[in-house]
Amino acid sequence: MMPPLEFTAPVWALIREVPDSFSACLRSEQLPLDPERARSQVHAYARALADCGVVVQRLPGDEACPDACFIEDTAVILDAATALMTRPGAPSRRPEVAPVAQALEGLLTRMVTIGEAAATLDGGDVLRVGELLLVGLSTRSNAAGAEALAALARPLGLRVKTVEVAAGLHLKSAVTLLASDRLVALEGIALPRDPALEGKRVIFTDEPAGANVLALGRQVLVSDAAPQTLARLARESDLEILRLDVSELHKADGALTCLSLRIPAPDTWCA
Ligand code: CIR
Repeated sequence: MMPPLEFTAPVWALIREVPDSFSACLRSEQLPLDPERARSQVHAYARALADCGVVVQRLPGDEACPDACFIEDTAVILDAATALMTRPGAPSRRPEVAPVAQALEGLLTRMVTIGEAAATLDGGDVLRVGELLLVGLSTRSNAAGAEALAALARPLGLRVKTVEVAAGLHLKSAVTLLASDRLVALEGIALPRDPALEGKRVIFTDEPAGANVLALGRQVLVSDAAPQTLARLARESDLEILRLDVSELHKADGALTCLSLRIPAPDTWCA
């Protein structure tokens, strides 16, 4: 058997600039949105990634794509060479995919698109834990989308398991990886039984903004809008917890992971 791959910070991260049309983003509550504030928060996020040693590539925004800064939804990166370009569940978001695919061409060698017209998949519904890809069946991602991912993932030694997303936008709105042996999850979420999850510690939070953290190896980005989660993680963990204000992105149902697409070093994996 192959030894498990090392979990580490990504080498590359792609982010996408916020257009003025951000004020027309899809969102569950019709709160007014400030593109300028969102832009400066995305820039601070990019600086935080760079400070953690990640090489950040910024893609231009597009006024025709208000939600494009939530770039995670456009692809699932499986390893240092391979990505599945998604078919986002929201039709208005599908034009976001091609420019991201074009940018990834310079960094990856194998990019597959979803052929099945009935399949939908948002990257925010895919949580990797070791060799397991947990795929949320949500209002955005369906079983055919999960199957498209499984077909590409299987030969790479990765397994797909689906889980119903009962509340919130995406699976990763409610559960993310804190470290290779730990998860952060919103109180009440039911995680499936799976060997890859056995022995993992799950830290529950009742702060919705606290359940989406971005693990970058020893450092972890946590939203400023989750003060209790921040305090607890800083107190209890051996990791470096970095707080970031993404409040304008939260108003559009976004969080920390969705603001980047991350590429691991060869023979490693990342969040
Ligand atoms: C949307 O509704 O599609 C965007 N306003 C937010 C997407 C957030 N994406 C993510 O959490 N992966």
